Amino acid sequence: MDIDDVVDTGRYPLSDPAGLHEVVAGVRAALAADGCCVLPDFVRPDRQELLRAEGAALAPHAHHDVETVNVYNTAPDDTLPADHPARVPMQRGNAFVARDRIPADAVIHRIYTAPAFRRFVAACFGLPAVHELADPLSGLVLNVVAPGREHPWHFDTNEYTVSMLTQGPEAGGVFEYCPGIRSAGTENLDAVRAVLDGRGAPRRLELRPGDLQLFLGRYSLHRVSPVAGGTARHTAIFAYSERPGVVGTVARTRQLFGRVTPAHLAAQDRAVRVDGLLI
Ligand SMILES: O=C(O)CCC(=O)C(=O)O
Ligand SMILES: [Fe+2]
Repeated sequence: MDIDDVVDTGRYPLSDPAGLHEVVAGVRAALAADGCCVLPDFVRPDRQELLRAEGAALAPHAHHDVETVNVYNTAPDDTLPADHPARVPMQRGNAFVARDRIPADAVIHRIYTAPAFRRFVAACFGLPAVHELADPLSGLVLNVVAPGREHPWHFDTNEYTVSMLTQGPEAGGVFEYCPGIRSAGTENLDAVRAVLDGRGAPRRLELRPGDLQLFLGRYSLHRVSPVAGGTARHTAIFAYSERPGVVGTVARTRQLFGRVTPAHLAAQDRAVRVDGLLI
């Protein structure tokens, strides 16, 4: 199965730089204006049921562990003022299926590893190149939000995020976001707190399976609202980095996936040696 069998390359000509130019320009304009861009039917309509079914078959492998978090994913801190956004506890109820459980020939894995897709992502975000994560678990994941659960308000660690709904919920499970609510220089705590308290005015995305979403998640507060009805919401998250060799920390990996791999332990050893603290 070639990338052309999966992606609608008539509409999104990944391997034709001249033809793709206009798409990239549109994405950049949307990101600049809104911090977000959705490319409808990025996966060919006749492959969208396969996309959904593959995700549904993988979902039972998700690591479930409802975690109490705050919007910044920081440790609880009683010394912060009572109205600080970090004082609002939330339940992170989403669960991830790790990359090593996703078959290499699955639609989302084909897209993730396709060099033409990587070049497209880099162009959209104005980067010279992006690389697959060296992390065997977190480079590509399926994000599962089961009925009754939610993926609460947060910022991403990465400046940019690429994702794709593979299965929509019956109700709820809406992607909501507040573009540019903070910047590298300003946390804008009052505005963040207002959103957490339900006093904000987030934008809402109507996503359909097979749509590609490009998003500036480090400065945009966002969440997946509680899923209702009987069907889980599934999203593929394609993670790339600007430098090669990126591996998650042992602590965070254990939290997200319930396990680590030898690659995580080796990366931790290397980090210690670079610091020079234990030798
Ligand atoms: O599943 C989604 O649509 C959003 C996921 C998300 O925000 C994240 O994984 O950081
Ligand atoms: Fe996010």
